[in-house]
Amino acid sequence: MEKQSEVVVFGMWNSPYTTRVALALKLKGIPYEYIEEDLANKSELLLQSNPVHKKVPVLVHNGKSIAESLVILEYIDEYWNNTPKLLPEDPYQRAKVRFWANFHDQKLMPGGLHCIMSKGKEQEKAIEDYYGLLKVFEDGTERDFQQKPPFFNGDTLGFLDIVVGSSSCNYKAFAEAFGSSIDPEKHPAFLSWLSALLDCPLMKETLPPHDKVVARLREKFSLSPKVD
Ligand SMILES: N[C@@H](CCC(=O)N[C@@H](CS)C(=O)NCC(=O)O)C(=O)O
Repeated sequence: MEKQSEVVVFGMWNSPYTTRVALALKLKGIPYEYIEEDLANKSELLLQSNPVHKKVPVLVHNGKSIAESLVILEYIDEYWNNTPKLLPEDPYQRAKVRFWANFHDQKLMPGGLHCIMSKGKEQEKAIEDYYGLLKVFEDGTERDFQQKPPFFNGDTLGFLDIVVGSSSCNYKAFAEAFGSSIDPEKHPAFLSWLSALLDCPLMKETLPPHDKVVARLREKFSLSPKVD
């Protein structure tokens, strides 16, 4: 019988980490209540539920809080351990998925942020480093898993699809706001993975709207709209 639970997610609309939690819960068919946080004025409830990092997302399940998106994804997969499974059954494959999810969050995400936060020579170097990291990610995941398109593991979204897919709208929005995009000749596998993710109905319904993300980037970085 389906376990009865009360699930609440504290998040922020354009936080890819929050999107991951929404994607995992929706994939598993778990209803939840969503609470949008104002990160400039965090609620007492958020501070109490994530006293260490004070960040979104936080999942509160039957009154117990869990922080950090990758930890939350694993919790969701273990607690609602019916299909679809986010992590593979094989422990070695599971370890590999965790490895690349950590690489994504510890290297690619900060590398991407450095590209948009820096300027001049520092930015040129940041962009070069970023594409180097992307190549390592692309080659490494291909070597370890021999991806089965369209998604990472075939037809259903898994753990790494959720991790990468939660940022897929940002690649598209960065390309529009900053006028620079990933070279299709250098990163064909990553780009076709991104495009399959962006086409997926669950992603479409869960990712923040493209125009809103672009507008937010333009506002944050004082960019003027592109004139065609
Ligand atoms: N490693 C964390 C990162 C979460 C994160 O950086 N959240 C941002 C929003 S995208 C946040 O809450 N920032 C608020 C702050 O830094 O005070 C995770 O995977 O959940």
